[in-house]
Amino acid sequence: MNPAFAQELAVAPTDPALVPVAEKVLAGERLNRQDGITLFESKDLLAIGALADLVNRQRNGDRVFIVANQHINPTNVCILRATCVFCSYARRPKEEGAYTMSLEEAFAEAELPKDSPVREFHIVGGLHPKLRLSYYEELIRGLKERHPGVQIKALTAVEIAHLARIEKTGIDEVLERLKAAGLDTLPGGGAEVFSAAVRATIADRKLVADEWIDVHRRAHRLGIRSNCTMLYGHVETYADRIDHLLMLRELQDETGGFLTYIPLAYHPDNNELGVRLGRTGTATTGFDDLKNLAVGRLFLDNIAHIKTHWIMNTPKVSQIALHFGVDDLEGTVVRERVYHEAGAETPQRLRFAEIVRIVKDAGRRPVERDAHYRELREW
Ligand code: V47
Ligand code: SF4
Repeated sequence: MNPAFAQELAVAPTDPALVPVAEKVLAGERLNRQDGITLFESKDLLAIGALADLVNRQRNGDRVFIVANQHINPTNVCILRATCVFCSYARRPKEEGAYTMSLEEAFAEAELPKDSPVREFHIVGGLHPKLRLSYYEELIRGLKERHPGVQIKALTAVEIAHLARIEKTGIDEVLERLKAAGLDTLPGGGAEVFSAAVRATIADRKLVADEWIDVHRRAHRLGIRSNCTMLYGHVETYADRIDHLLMLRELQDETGGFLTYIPLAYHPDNNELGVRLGRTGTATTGFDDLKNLAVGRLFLDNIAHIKTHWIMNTPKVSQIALHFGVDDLEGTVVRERVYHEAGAETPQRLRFAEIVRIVKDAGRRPVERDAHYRELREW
């Protein structure tokens, strides 16, 4: 073992399988597929976390990026309602609970009381069969007019491809029109797990891996940066997880357009998959949540930030994650629908002051960012 090892790493591995992986990390070498699988197989979470923390602190020091944001979900009507079996949020057009916001309703939602000025709107929703591209252009334009200085992160790759299909136009055209309306960045949803077999089970008929990658590649080429995600904790294997991360890493080598990676913990309530798996009421474990964040930091050596989504991971696990390779904390959110429909028991929102306290209490320094990760102020 590297003699500097024990000094550099707060927790030396107790799992012998981890030692060669740890040596590679300390030598600054890129991890391969087998290394990634070894990390997921190992139960030596503290050593994995210490490695990820080391890598994170080399990049970011003690800084943790935070944002005052608001989620807006304009519609839960979705044409994939029957085939995304992990989703509790979507409805058929006439189903009970289906809603579609008029533009005025969406603008009113953006006026919900907040404890600090919102810097970023995060807008995602269902694939509505009738909502046209012009609705989203007007939504983005209207929000920017009403909230000058606020940035817009909107529409997953799946929604972009859907709009291209109903407008009978290309992906580039949709992205260009949204950018002209004021779109700043794309969120990372819709990636789920890229494995064709997993997709056939949990999200049949959704954009396939290459199509998801293609939308993000095109966005990056047009100067629109984006986030990336992986939905874990359902039927995927460790190899599926690493193959997914490999695809993200390859695109990032090519374009450099990803801002942050967010592992998304599957919530099993009120959806068909949860019933099939017999998992209702049993979400992912804190152990697996921390492992996914730490492995993300170690494997995605070319993505600047790793984000914990406290809505799914809970504020408490998210705070601990700040010592497991994470430098990016989901924001104030204000009102959350997607995961609360699926059984998330976390609050709907966190006040900005609470986010600052969570970071400071973990011994890290909060840095308020905008949607492009430009630093606005620090404590
Ligand atoms: O793609 C749906 C996930 C995603 C469930 O870019 C579920 O900053 C768990 O895009 N259990 C959409 N997950 C959310 C999204 C997002 C979220 C946070 C941050 C960012 C970002 C993007 O929500 C979907 C899907 O993977 N999802 N249902 C569920 N039952
Ligand atoms: Fe629709 Fe997205 Fe839910 Fe799939 S995950 S049913 S695309 S809202």
